[in-house]
Order: sequence, then C-alpha cells, then structure tokens
Amino acid sequence: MLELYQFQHSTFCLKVRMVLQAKKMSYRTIEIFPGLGQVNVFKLSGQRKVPLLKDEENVIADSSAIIEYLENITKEPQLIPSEPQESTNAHIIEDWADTTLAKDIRIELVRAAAIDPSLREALLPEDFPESFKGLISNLPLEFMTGLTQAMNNETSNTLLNNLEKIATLVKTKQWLVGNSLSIADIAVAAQLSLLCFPASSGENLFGKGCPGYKDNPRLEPLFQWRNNLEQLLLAKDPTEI
Ligand SMILES: N[C@@H](CCC(=O)N[C@@H](CS)C(=O)NCC(=O)O)C(=O)O
Repeated sequence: MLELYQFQHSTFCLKVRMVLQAKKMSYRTIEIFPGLGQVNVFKLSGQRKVPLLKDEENVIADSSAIIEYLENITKEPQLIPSEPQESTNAHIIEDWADTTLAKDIRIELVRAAAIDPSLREALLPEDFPESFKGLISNLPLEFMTGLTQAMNNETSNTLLNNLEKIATLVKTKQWLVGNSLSIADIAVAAQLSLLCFPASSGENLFGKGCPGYKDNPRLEPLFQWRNNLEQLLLAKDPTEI
C-alpha cells in the first residue's frame, strides 16, 4: 500500500492526493505533526519536507517527483502530456503554480489569518490539543500584523491579475493545457484551496479563505472550475477524465 506522509492542509500534499484520486490508486495518509513529526520524514528521506511518498522500499520526496513516479506506475489517465509543446507548457505552469503562485497565496493566507482568529484556529491540525487551540486563536495580533506590514501590495495586484486571467480562460476552456486533464490543472487547482477552502478541506475550513479572493465575483469562475475538477476526480472513472 502506498503511504503518503503529509500535512493535511499543505497544498503540495493536496496536489499529490488529487493525482492519486485521478488515477484511482489506493493509499493511506500518515499525518505529520509540524516540527517533531518531521524527524521521521528526515529519517526516511534525508530531508524534512512533505509530501513524501513511500512505496515499499522506494521513498520519494517533492510533489512533482512523486507525480512522475505515479505516472510511471499507473498510466491512466495520462497527466504529463507526451506531445512536446504540451509537455513543456504543462511543466512550466506546474512550476509556476508550485513557486510564485504558492508563495503569493501563502502571503494572502497569512494576511487573512492575521485578522481572523477563527481561520487561525481552523488551520491547526485536527488532532491539535483542544487546550492549546484557544491560546493560538487569541494570540496578540502584533506579531502577525508586523509580518503583513512587511509585505507590500505588489503581490496582491500581480496575484489578482494572474488569477483573473485564468478565471477568464476557464470560462471557455476546461483544461489549461491541451484537451485533457494534466498536471497543470492539478497544480493550479491545489494552490487555490488556500484562497477559498473546498469541501475536501473539512468542515472547519470549508467556506473560509481570503477576503478579496473568495468573495470576488471576477474569480467565481475559477473557484467553480476548481470545485468541478474536485468533483470529477472523486466521481469519474479514470478513463473518462
Ligand atoms: N517543492 C516541494 C515543496 C514542499 C513543501 O514546501 N512542503 C512544506 C509543506 S507545504 C513543508 O514540508 N514544510 C516544512 C518545512 O519546510 O520544514 C514539493 O513540491 O513537494
């Protein structure tokens, strides 16, 4: 059985789970507690980040490397295009989503959490001790607002512009690259979860997200596209994707 070492709310872990769902592969998740729990990840892989996939004696770190590994063991549906131009485009979009998009969205989430104690509490791991939860959601805000003041608005403008462009695109085209689902769609959709948490994030987070994004009418087609994609991964036969 494949084992996915993960943080429940990590977008990179969600990206790998979406691929496992698309390929209808069975797996079990091993929830890692940030900090101490990562010692185990380090022992297994020589690095501390999740997602980490363990398939018997094979241990693979990094979501993109994991997806390549999964693509090699289960071909259907093919998520890394073989046609050279589509393959290049899919990899470039995946890389953009994993780096620039991921970083800009994390900044927005920190901003949103700084002003919303209930979001801060909901983001804690499900098995986080109840007695500490209140403490964290009531932390003085100076620390987090200090962080957000250090960031200028440039990020928000670029992020919003890029997201609006994708929102316009997905109104008329179902897939970002070519005519079928690819790693490009999955990489972008996974990062979007922090702006507007989908049902799969659990009842504590569902509906929460970042003001200015989750409630922005111009981005509605984008979150709709992301929700449709999640539905499709859950419901469909892999050959129909
Ligand atoms: N490029 C990596 C990024 C993975 C990553 O940044 N993981 C974060 C969780 S979202 C992590 O494990 N952070 C813990 C740490 O840096 O100690 C991938 O695609 O898997």
